[in-house]
Amino acid sequence: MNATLSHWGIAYPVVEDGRLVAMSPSEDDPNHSHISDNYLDAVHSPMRIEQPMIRRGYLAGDGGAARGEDAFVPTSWEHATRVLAEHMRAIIAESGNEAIFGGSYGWASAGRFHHAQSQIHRFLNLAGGYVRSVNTHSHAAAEVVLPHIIGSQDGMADNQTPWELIVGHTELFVAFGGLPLKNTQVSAGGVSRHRVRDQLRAARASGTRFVNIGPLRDDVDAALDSEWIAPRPNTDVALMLGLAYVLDTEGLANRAFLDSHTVGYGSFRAYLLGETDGVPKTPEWASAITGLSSDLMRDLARRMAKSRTMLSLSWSLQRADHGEQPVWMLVTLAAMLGQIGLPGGGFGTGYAGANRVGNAPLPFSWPAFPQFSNPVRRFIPVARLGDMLEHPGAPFDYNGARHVYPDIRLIWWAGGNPFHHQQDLKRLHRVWKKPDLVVVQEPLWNAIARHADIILPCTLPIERNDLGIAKAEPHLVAMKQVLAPVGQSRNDYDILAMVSSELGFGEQFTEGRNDMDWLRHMYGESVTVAVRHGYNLPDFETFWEMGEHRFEPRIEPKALMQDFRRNPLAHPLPTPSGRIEIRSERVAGFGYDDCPGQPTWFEPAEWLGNAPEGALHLISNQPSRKLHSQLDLGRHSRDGKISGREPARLHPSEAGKRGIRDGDVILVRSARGSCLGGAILSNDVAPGVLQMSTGAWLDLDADGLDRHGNVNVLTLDKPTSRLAQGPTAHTTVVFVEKLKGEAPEVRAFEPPELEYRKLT
Ligand SMILES: Nc1nc2c(c(=O)[nH]1)N[C@H]1C(S)=C(S)[C@@H](COP(=O)(O)OP(=O)(O)OC[C@H]3O[C@@H](n4cnc5c(=O)[nH]c(N)nc54)[C@H](O)[C@@H]3O)O[C@H]1N2
Ligand SMILES: Nc1nc2c(c(=O)[nH]1)N[C@H]1C(S)=C(S)[C@@H](COP(=O)(O)OP(=O)(O)OC[C@H]3O[C@@H](n4cnc5c(=O)[nH]c(N)nc54)[C@H](O)[C@@H]3O)O[C@H]1N2
Ligand SMILES: [Mo]
Repeated sequence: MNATLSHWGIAYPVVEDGRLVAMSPSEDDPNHSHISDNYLDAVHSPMRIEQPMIRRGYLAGDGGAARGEDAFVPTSWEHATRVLAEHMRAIIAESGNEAIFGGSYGWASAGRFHHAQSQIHRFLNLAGGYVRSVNTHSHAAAEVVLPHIIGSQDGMADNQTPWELIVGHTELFVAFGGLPLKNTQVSAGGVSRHRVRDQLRAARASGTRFVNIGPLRDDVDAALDSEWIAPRPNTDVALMLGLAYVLDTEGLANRAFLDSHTVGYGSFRAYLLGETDGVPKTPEWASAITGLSSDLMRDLARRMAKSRTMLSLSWSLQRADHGEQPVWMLVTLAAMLGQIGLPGGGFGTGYAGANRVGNAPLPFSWPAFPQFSNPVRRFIPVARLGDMLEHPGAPFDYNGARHVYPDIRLIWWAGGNPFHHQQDLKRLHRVWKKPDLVVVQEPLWNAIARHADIILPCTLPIERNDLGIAKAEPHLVAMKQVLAPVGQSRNDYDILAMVSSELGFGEQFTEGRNDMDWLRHMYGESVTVAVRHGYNLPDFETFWEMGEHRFEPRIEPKALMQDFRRNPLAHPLPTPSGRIEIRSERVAGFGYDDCPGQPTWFEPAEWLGNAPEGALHLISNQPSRKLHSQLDLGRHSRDGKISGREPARLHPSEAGKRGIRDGDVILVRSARGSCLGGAILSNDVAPGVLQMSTGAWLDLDADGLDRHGNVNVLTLDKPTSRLAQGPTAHTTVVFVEKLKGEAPEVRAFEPPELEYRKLT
């Protein structure tokens, strides 16, 4: 059987009579993910886009007025390519390449060659460049602030203290934001073996105690028998300050480590003790903010100091207002415990945020499809998409410099879904009408496709050949095509090769290679890098014939910052001081009132502490049955819906107050918009919280109500701070009631109106 590699694992497609009938699990995977089953009912469905499409209003010259609500006219590849090339040329001639937004953020599909972002960026670079986006939706705040604190992004997604040094070492594992196994189904680029569940259970078996700090009890595997502490969402910094206060005032802080390995503790301490602002950050102070008892904080702080303690922060905490602060405060707290660099101690972010976190990385990186370089310098922080479209020419701050939003006339998206990932989607829907032209490469009739003027329909991974490499795992997969492309859909590569040739740089784009030529070429480069590190791979023909190749890496497990701990003078950190910067003079020098030079508690823009009576804090976490919005129409995803809508979990006491019962359709409102959801009553959700995962395909009715449960119509589109400008999805307050009257039908899985006519 042929294997396919997805961001959620390896599976073996079973095809009968040209139809996909099953996705067989990999026997080699200890904890197979059923997300693969979403290919069923999705690959062949009326929701596949079968041929290129042009929006009706675009053809009539509506200037974007009906974009996102319009009918489409099917056309030929030749016609679509010609129309698009002409318009693109005109925009470049009038406004230059700075008028093109090609950030195109998104996860697309696994596979080294048909990687939509590499493909689109190579194409746009050859076309003269594009405005890009920087940082990720996952951990933008951490990406920007960590280098100021420790000089690199170590411990954010790579180079964490590996499981081998947690199992048998960590006595107390304190997980801010939990360790949700649902998220370990996934890793960008692919997963070979899902090993996090077993690693965590091995730690428990060897004596590790787990503390789950967060709004959901089931964010930690029940088998770990963890303690559950549920502070008010977005108040973790106050909790950490309360813990720090106990450590400092009870003589439990490791002064020797602070003296030898950090700078700025004195300045932080003045804030902690209230010397600078008159407010000592006592457990009682933290109690009023977090809703937790001060005794609990005292007890936890003492246990942390007594044990080998790992402090873990889920990325979700920094996808919140002032998201830089929990990261900075986490490192500060770990520095006070003085166990950074020791096996089982210190800090890490993203444990259980993806399967690869905690895997010791290979000592080399695999080759990627080359993108050339981008002559356009202008960029936006990834989450500032709505601001960019709404305020062209306006200035914005980012990490110590001032920049200006470009005036975008052409948006080109391939492999991402901003109508999934962006906050405040009703605003995005409104400002998305401003550019002259929107081009989208997408396999399915989801909201990003519907927000295009020209749609170039593309294949799914099992409809093409690719090279799969589970990035942090030594496993290469020959992803062989098992199905013919649906309709006239084409590979992203072939689409862009065709447009390149229309624009006159086809040869440069393809370098004369077809897809198999590229796979052979990229595989050859993989062999070269692997050999350099002492790993022999078979030649391409043998590999392709065998279908998979796995090798055992020889990697010495290393604790995060191990060398620096042993000898900070010989192995200084790449910070200005060479040490951990509890205070950063550089950040202080930026003069940002929303991100000063040391960890600080800020009241979030929206939280239970300032919300009106009856409000619930929305936790829009990652979906367990799919990856983001991908294949939401697939079998496994649909099986989890309640009355066809996104499940919305809340505590029975909150449901009782509102007359909501299990299975009811509920109306969820925020200051931005409203959507429907399907109620689940659960004692695993803290009172005061509504948990509704992301990923339901957008389904706005004429009044702007989302019938299906896309949480990003509710969320707040505010930057974390002027430092990182990261997204703040987890800072959102909502109001919930039982829907009155009959629930409207969900229309998310119905294709738009198509108007067949001859276009030339
Ligand atoms: N409220 C809230 N919002 C969030 C988050 C949150 O926690 N809360 N999390 C954020 C995070 S961490 C992330 S990473 C983002 C994720 O946001 P995205 O990465 O944008 O989400 P996906 O649904 O993975 O989008 C991928 C798109 O690519 C398409 N696709 C798949 N394969 C291919 C291909 O081969 N070629 C092409 N052209 N297209 C393909 C899919 O159909 C889909 O439309 O969402 C963010 N949004
Ligand atoms: N199945 C599946 N797995 C995925 C993904 C997916 O779409 N599907 N997406 C992947 C991606 S792109 C990413 S970036 C990672 C994201 O990984 P995370 O950022 O860890 O993901 P979330 O699921 O948003 O949040 C995890 C938990 O944090 C808790 N939390 C939220 N806010 C707070 C808070 O203020 N305080 C505390 N203490 N806890 C809080 C919530 O209980 C929530 O369930 O997941 C990856 N894994
Ligand atoms: Mo992410």
